[in-house]
Amino acid sequence: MAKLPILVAPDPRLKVKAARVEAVDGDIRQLMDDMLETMYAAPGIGLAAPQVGQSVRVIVLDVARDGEERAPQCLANPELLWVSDEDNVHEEGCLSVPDHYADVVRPARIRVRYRDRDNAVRTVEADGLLATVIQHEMDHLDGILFIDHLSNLKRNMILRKLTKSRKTTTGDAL
Ligand code: K1U
Ligand code: ZN
Repeated sequence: MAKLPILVAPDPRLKVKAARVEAVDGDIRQLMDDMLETMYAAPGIGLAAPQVGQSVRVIVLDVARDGEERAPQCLANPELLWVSDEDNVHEEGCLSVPDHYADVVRPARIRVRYRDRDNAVRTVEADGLLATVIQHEMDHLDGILFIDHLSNLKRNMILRKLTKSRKTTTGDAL
């Protein structure tokens, strides 16, 4: 297992639509394991492959509460089969948008089809935090960040701050 570097917005690689995987083979399983190690170390409760520079449709997550046993989940080629009419508002964060949080409105309940770590096709019904995190991570696969759900004013303010902090920490003239 290896801990991978996480890309930070406004990195253009975060805005690219990721490609479907042919099948969950040894390479994809290794990527899933490395992403889980990276997510737990961050720490985070979800991670999408584009955040670690891999443009493939793979996400990992674990929404177990503090004190509960770990419950890692790996999803390849996740597809939304159904979303509820009812919405839910949840405060979101993102490892690629460090230190910024905002309320995002999304469907409250979803049904998703995906391939698991053993390449088996599965469906999951989710609500609450799990539904929020799955939708947030699936957005990453289409180059969408949670800040894209905010007003232009709020998004641009956050992007300006991230660009400024990158300049001061790396000396980059972005
Ligand atoms: O960067 C990511 O996509 C991961 C992100 C997932 C997420 C969190 C909250 C709402 C929607 C999606 C994070 O994990 S941010 C960090 C975080 O929320 C957290 C970290 C440690 C403990 C509990 C939460
Ligand atoms: Zn994110």
